[in-house]
Amino acid sequence: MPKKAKKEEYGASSIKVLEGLEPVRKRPGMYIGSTSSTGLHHLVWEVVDNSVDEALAGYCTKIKVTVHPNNSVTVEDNGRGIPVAMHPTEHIPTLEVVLTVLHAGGKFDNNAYKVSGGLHGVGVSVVNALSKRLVVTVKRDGGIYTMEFVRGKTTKKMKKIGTTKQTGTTVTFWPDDMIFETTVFDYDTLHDRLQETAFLNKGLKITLTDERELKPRVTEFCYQGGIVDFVKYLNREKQYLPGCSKPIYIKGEMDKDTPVDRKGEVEAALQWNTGYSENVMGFANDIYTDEGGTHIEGFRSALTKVTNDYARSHNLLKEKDSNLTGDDIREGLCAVLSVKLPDPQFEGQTKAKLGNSYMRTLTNRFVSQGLSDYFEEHPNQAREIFKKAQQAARGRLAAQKARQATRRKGLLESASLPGKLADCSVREPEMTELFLVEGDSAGGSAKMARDRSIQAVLPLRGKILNVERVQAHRALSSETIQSLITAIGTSVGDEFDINKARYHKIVIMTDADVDGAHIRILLLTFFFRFMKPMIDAGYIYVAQPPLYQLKPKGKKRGKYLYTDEELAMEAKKYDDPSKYSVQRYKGLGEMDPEQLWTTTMDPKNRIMLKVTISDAMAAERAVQDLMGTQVSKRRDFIQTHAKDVRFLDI
Ligand code: 0RA
Repeated sequence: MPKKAKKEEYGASSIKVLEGLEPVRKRPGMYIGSTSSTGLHHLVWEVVDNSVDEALAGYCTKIKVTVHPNNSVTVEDNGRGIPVAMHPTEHIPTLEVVLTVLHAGGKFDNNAYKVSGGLHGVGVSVVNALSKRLVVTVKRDGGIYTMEFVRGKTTKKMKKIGTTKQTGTTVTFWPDDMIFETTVFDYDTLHDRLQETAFLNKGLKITLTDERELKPRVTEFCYQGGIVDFVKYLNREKQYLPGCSKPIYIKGEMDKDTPVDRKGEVEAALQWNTGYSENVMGFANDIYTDEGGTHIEGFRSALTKVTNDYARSHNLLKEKDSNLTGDDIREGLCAVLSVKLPDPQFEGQTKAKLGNSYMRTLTNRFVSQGLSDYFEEHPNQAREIFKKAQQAARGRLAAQKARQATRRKGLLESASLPGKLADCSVREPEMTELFLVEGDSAGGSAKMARDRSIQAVLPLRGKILNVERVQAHRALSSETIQSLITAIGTSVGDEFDINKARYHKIVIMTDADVDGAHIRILLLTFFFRFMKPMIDAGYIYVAQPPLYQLKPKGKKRGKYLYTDEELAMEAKKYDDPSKYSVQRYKGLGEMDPEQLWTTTMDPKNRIMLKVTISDAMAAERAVQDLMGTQVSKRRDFIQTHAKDVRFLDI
């Protein structure tokens, strides 16, 4: 039950005052990563994270996010409300300090585990700085207060506009189109992230409303099961092991008197499916730790040790048998590990790796305890999990043999490049590009179109194998996949070495139709499963061939257009449709090499999109919806995204 905060506790004075908002508008990338669509969405996360902090501290139960027709966004919560009392040193209301001073958003009660203190914690003032307008309304201390800003500067001073017994904060902001490349919010991105937030905060009700459509789309997320529901959701398309329909749930917490630098809470939910991939998602204070960290290490070592110990003591593993490896045990595992700690340290390239080393021990201890209790109480389930791991071990040995055999034949070595590869002449990977195209005819055009000094072309015959649905050794024995791996040069699995990449740009170039979209997704899935570091390194791209050419009557050359919106915009310039003609390109084969070069391959002209894994949920969802067994869903997805050239984050 939310406690009522005492008035003097709001701690206006403990807010550190640092600097104004000019630096934010000068260098937005420093604060929100980029000014692309990703950066735009950061504005929403920033405000929502502050509301979630109120929930973590026990004061907020509902968050409502609304996207308005003009792409402004409202985030409303029923937390304590931003303090409105006079700030003791700034002599303006604390509300104004929180919104106009950099780093002033920080909250100070050490009891709470803060989201906004972590990775994204730049403060709502940053959102204010990057909005062409912002209106905030606070219900607190019996009153309703409001104030307004333009590009971070106060335009309407705080004013009391009514009385209320409720508390909460409502922020509406209009992202600044002088700053952002796009100000259009993506429904799916908001949906996935807010759903994830709801999963991570048991019982918190989050509503997403999109008013941009004729009939506003309203989605409500509220999960009483928390991360157990999360794991069930991630596994929704999969089959679970016999008798294992309920995820394993583990929770541990250090007691109240633990010193702050040892304090923490660990929650884990685990469920194996009959598939072959591993999906362990770690969070620290609700922030997704894509690069892992100490909590994940503690989790993994606990899982490996407890499973082997149990198998030995129950005679499932015989004396002569060697231990199962961590990979064996995690095959088919879907798990969510969520830890909370007062002062999370984020490290790594993308600041997405938890660094606090005591979290390794803490997680290991709680997970070991929870898991061995579970195995003792559920011997049938324990046996199924063991059997699954043993099967994985057999698969691993088979894969090892297959690799050794192919290596002997020299198949995975760059010494024998695939015959279909039209390689480039330059040998410096930093300068070279590999185009992956479907089929021999598109391959032929691309070979003629390319700059053969730095561009290589590999035609892939037919559909590539759906790697999500087969064990690694089967995937790796497919001829198409082998040619892909040898051409790229890095190998896969334990032997993967990014330094051996023969090109630093791998460009997926498929037709702009449903088949093309399917092949693109299959290739992205392959990279996701076998060469994820290549995605992380930013080596994977998707080419953007034009969809249309609009030719004015009587002219030989027209304008190439890459989206339906661009076509509509261009067509608007002519008041009469008889004054132009439109050609739609269904396949790369319809373009002559010259056109293919200028529109799609010429580094000076082309548009290419870099593949990123911005969102683990989206990746999971795409791979599952597309690659799972439900064909109808797959068709839906491909049809919605086939035309959407901006679809990229797998
Ligand atoms: C500063 C201090 C306190 C809360 C907040 C800011 C706060 C910020 C946001 C942003 C969106 N919703 C929010 N809710 C609260 C602490 C208040 C207290 O101690 O009573």
